[in-house]
Amino acid sequence: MADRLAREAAHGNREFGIAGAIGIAVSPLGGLVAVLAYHGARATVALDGGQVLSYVPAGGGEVLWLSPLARLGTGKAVRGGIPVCWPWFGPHPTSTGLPAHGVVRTARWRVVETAHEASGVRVRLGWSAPEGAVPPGLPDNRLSVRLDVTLGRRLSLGLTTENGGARPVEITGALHSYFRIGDIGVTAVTGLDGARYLDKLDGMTRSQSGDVTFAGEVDRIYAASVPVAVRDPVLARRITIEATGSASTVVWTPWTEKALRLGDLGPEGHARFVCVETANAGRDQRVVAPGMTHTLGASIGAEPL
Ligand code: TA6
Repeated sequence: MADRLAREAAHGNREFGIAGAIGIAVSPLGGLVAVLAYHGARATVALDGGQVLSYVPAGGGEVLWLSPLARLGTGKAVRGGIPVCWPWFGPHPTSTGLPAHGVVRTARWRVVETAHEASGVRVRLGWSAPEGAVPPGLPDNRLSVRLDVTLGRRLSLGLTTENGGARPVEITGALHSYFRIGDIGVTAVTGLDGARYLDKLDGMTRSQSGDVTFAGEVDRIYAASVPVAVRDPVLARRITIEATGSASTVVWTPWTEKALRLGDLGPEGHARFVCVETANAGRDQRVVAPGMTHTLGASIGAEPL
């Protein structure tokens, strides 16, 4: 297994590596990753799941939280980083037996292209249904997805759905970002004041008053895609998130009881991250016509408080 991965990494570097900017490597977590470097900033993207695992801005600290139990290539979704929820967000709309958050979090994506541009370095990963092995729940086997990850002054992601079929397809999805924080109890999400949200804990719809703060489990789909920020007084920074192709933002913390049920957050893990997800979730479904595309985009940065 290790030899095979090493051979795949060597092949990937020959085909896609860019000296000093992008390398394909074997991660200590047990899978292939694309490692991006740009003027002192670094990012790591796993081919398993098309999942950003790490983002460190130039002169800053790690922006993303990753479970200490994270392992790649196990067939189980990795907790942390930026999981890709596609082509549905949350439980499947009609079939209870299907995995939450779609079919690509545990799939092997392929490197499509890499580029070193003036504004940053970019890797494009792609996924399409394997011949004769269409995952249950995929609305059409000619529906494909690609993820562009660009490391520059900020980290930008573009999740593009392409409908190669003959019928319109309705999708939901999210870039399910786990942001690293010092303590959930003193962290706030700003920018959502006045936004309507579906509270998934009781199914009620409410309006946000002021900043989103945390004293228990929070699981909300906000009908808004305004620029938001995670204000973290412990790490003395603000993580800023801007969205495109989205009209919904998900905010989630499991708090203690759900954290215990999840079992893969590590000690005090729930206190060290908050999920602020750039989404097409809830009523923010998107219909992709035949031959057309839809891109859900997120731009992430960090600045001192
Ligand atoms: O985005 C919030 C959420 O939908 C929560 O309800 C919780 O289920 C979380 O995603 C994590 O889901 P996962 O399938 O990764 O455990």
